Amino acid sequence: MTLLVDTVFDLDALLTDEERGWQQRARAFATERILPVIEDDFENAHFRRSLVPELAAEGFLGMHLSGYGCAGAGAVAYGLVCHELEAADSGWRTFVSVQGSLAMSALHKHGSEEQKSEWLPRLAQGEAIGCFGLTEPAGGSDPAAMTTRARRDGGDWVLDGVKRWIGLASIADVAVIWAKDDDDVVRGFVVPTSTPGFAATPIAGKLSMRASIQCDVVLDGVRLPAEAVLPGAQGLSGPFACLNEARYGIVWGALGAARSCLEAALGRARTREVFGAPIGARQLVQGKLADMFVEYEKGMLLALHLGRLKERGALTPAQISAGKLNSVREALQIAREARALLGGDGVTSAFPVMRHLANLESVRTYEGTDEIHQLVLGRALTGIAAFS
Ligand code: TGC
Repeated sequence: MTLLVDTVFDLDALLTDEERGWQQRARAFATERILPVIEDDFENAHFRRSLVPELAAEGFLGMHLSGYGCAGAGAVAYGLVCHELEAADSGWRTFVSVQGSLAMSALHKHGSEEQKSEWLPRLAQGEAIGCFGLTEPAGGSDPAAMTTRARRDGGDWVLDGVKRWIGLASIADVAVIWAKDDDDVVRGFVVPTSTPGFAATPIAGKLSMRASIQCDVVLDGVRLPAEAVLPGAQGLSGPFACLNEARYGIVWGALGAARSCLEAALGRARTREVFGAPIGARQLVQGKLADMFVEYEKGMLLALHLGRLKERGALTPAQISAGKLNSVREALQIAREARALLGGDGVTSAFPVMRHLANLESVRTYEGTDEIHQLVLGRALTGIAAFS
């Protein structure tokens, strides 16, 4: 299935056959398995867990990791899958990000051989669900200010603290929890969620990302064996290395939501008649559609460039910040313009646009707000950090 917006610049020509294969499988999955149910799930705030093993069977969970039952796909292939899933709903791209880019990536990058062997195959096969506990209720932008503690008690570790906005925590089997040790060094811990003292409660009242789960987490004297600590992570560079992976997926994913909005607006422009002609015949409407399309395509070219850099091991955090900032900002603008072109119908669930718009407000905020990414770029450009 070739989409109209894909044909104009022929970005597909820049992909390998293998990448196109991942893209087509993800597009088919999104079309056949997510789109038929997503409006109901969003309306009912329902996370459709039955799709998890199906996503695993497609190889999408931790697909960019190698070994331990993971597919070992390239960065562009992973980005294309994020793009297709988020064209259906940001909640499902978020699921794949939390499972693969955060929880699995933390284990893969920083875990011991025993931790990897125990959890990664199950997480890749969808037999276990993982989550990643970094953000705390006082705010997500400054993880250095975290108050969750990990103290030694004999050979054990004991965790105490609270986390907020933790995706999947209430259904997770394992949590990677970040906490400061007795020397104030941030360490990561592999916490089976059945451990006494671990509690996760879904956050109610969300008007965004309603088909996915984000939770408050309480760690009340969670006692863990010495080997629960991730040996490869000391300091904030540990969790930030995982955030880089998730932010990279968003560079592609947010543009999937934008594509869906653009397609809805294009369809309407051709069929909706006002003042005796399709609105798409009007110059003002064509101007808006052209601007939306240009930003979408520019964003896709940037995503592809970043993906190729990542495949060469040359992608920097500042480049990821530029990509995340641009993709989400432009996706939101495209969604707003699409909503306006749809008129009053644009606020109904007859079109996916308002759902994408609501979801993108979360995507704008998590994994580093627009403002944090502006400041990362500001530091890269000036050499001066503005956040201290
Ligand atoms: P600073 O304290 O100076 O540096 C700490 C250490 O981290 C290193 N570092 C990075 N390493 C890899 N990748 C990056 N992107 C990195 N950024 C920093 C840094 O080199 C240093 O290493 P070392 O070895 O010298 O100790 O931190 P900073 O001044 O560099 O960063 C400040 C700032 C504001 C950019 C950073 O704090 C930041 O990115 N804040 C935003 C945090 C964020 O994205 N929060 C969202 C959390 S995840 C989430 O939203 C949950 S969504 C998933 C779900 O649903 O569960």
